[in-house]
Amino acid sequence: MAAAQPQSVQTRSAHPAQTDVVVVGAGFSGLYLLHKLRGLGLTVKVFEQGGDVGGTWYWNRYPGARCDVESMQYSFSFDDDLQQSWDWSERYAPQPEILSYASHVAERYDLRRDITFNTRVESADFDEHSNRWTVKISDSASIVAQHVVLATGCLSNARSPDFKGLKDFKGKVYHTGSWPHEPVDFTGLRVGVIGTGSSAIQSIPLIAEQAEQLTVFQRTANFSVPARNAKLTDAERQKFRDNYAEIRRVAREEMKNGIYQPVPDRGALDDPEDTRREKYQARWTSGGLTFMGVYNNLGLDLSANDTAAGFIRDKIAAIVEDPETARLLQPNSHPVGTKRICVDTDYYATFNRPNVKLVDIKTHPIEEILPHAVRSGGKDYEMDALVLATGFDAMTGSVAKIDIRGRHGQALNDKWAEGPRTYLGLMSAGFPNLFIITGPGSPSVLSNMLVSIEQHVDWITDCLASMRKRGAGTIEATRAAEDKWVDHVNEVASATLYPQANSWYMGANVPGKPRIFMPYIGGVGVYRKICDEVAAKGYEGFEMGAGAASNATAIAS
Ligand code: N01
Repeated sequence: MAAAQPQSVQTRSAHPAQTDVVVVGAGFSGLYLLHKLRGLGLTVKVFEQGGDVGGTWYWNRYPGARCDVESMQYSFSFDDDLQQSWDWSERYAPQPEILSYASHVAERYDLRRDITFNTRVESADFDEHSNRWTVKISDSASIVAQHVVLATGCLSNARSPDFKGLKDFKGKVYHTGSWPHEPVDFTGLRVGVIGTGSSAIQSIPLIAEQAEQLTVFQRTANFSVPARNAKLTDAERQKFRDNYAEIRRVAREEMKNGIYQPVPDRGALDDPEDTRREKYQARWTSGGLTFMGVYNNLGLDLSANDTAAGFIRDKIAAIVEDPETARLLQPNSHPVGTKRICVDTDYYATFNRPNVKLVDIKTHPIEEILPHAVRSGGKDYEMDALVLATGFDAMTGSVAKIDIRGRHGQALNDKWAEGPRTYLGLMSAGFPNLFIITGPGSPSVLSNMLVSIEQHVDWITDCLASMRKRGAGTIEATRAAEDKWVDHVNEVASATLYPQANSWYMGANVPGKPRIFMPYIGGVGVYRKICDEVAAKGYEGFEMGAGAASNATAIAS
């Protein structure tokens, strides 16, 4: 039977429009979810703040933006025709190509007709009598839904630090996470980049080629490995296509991070030093994130980790000509990999250019921004333009911007005041029928996001189908299951080196944010098994209630 068409959203009415599911966000999660929910015969309304699909790839248009997971793997697997027919041009696709892919997906499955763009979801209130959510959107309209799914993305809430004087700066100020749609030309300008995370490390080499003078303000040096990006040949694409079924299976079920790659069978200290260096050199030469997969204990054992960290520090010293700049660029404050390792093209070599300067703002923090300069350590660095590569209020930031009220009017922000609490990263107790895609407590940002997105979307749609079959109107995580899961997430994280870094994984980049290791570090294979077992045991740890009947006209069996 054909799905019922959703009514249009109604403004200022006593009888708001109804839908089965409201989805917040039209990035990769929202797109795939819409496609799958339609397959269940549910009515769906997607609200997206941006002007088009793509999520993080819609906003992050800074020079050099590209994925750090190889595109043949950073892509949907749910439709073999799609993965066989899309031609990725490079090993790591640049942002415009990833955005074209998102647009292609939207067209191929006719998704845009159920997406309302340029629209923010302001609040969502759960009514315990009707078991429905009332979702308020930015133009003062409301819609009533049985389910709400937050497909809001983990790195979508760009964060600008509150530098004294920033608003009085006379030049242009850009944030890498909300870059303009029109090209930015830095030719002839003195440009300052604040931050040295992945976004900065990708953009600095390209900005340096244009700008007259580039000053990089670094608080924490980061580990970066070469991407070795290159055009993909037909033969390379074909190799994936011929083996996609197995590659995707292994990535989903056997890999910790959802990326198909060789699995290490030993720890770093099991090899003699010369063998170890050869292995690190081989990964450095082939490039990419798999550098951290040389050994199986780099994230667990500090002595093992030191060997990899030392190798990268030596590389920096060999590439960067000025010894003081090299010293500042060598990370010493955290084990390698405990902040997301960066993947670059010519980042360290860029500091050999005569027009590039590194300023250490750890020792001399930025005191203030003047109308034409940045003041640090009592010195004024004259600037025509500023780039804030200062990251995101990650994982919870976009959720927190929505005023979400569950049972007894409890605000999700209050419940999460000491850090996010979820069961499986999918639901939070007291908030029935509210799902989160790749939420805190799931592998999410520690994985190939496309793998984790597909897994969550599949799990949620299976769950909704199961509810309808049982005649259940509500589903909610139990407090006991949530407490146990939160403990487990913390326990697994504390057995690793990750909590040692002041990373955005820990919320440490946002002043006042609780320090909790937010993603689940047990690995996507293990996590998938747990989620599947929970479903197989009749959604153990969740309670289903009778609730009210749905608006749906048909459910796929
Ligand atoms: O943000 P970040 P990002 N004063 O938080 C500095 C993904 N991503 O946008 O480390 C001075 O990593 C901050 O310093 P510190 C990827 O998962 C992927 O670069 O807090 N400096 C840091 O240097 C990545 O991890 C790709 O001391 C301040 C920088 O700003 C995530 O997004 C590309 C400051 C922020 O680094 C975030 O990356 C890009 C202050 N007040 C991003 N506040 C791919 O390759 C912050 N900083 C796919």
